[in-house]
Amino acid sequence: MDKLGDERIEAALVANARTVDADPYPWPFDGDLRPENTAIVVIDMQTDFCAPGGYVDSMGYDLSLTRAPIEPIAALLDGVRAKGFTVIHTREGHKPDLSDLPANKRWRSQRIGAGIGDQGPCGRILVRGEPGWEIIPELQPVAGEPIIDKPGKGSFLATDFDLVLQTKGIRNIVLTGVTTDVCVHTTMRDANDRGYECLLLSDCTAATKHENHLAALDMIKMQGGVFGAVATSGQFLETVETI
Ligand code: C5J
Repeated sequence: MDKLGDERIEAALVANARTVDADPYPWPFDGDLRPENTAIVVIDMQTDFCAPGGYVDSMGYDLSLTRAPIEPIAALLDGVRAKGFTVIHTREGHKPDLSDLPANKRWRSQRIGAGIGDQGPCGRILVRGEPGWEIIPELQPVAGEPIIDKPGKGSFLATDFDLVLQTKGIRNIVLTGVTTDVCVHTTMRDANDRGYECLLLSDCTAATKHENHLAALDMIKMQGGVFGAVATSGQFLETVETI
């Protein structure tokens, strides 16, 4: 491409730019935000992470923290579904025979009194098909929305997440769900390394310790946005409403 060509592309990009007022930069970096190239990913909003009797509750953490994003995510989903954005849900969970559960992950969970695969108030903890593994009623997927079942913290390992994103032509990912410092961050870091442009919504995510949520937000903003950018759902929806 000659210099004139480059300048024309740049001018066209600026003319059609649509960005979110995010931190530390207006997101996405190139202003190319459209329902066709952007997915909202709702990570692990399951009973095991944010409802009584689940894994997080059994570990003794404060459920009000992981329940705080439920309302903001529900409002976000209303807004983006109306505009035709792709919405993808994930669930963390293991096969009933636990053949995909690493021994160290099981051992650590047993140490804290919530052994993965053991019987709990909501069935076997973090096992596929059990009541605790289900997505909470408030954030049920609607027909046609992909659900990615993952055995790990990240959404790419041992799943077809990348294939689904590529098939749909997605290049921008908006991250929501729990927990900010574990599954959301692992997914964001991996997506960023794969070249996806990532935005995390601060009020649509939460950790089991609020300080960890805040630290996880801070980490993203280092080095000019080392993994992407951070905004509120209000800031994101403000831009979505212009579409
Ligand atoms: C955790 C998750 N925290 N969904 N899982 O173990 O973040």
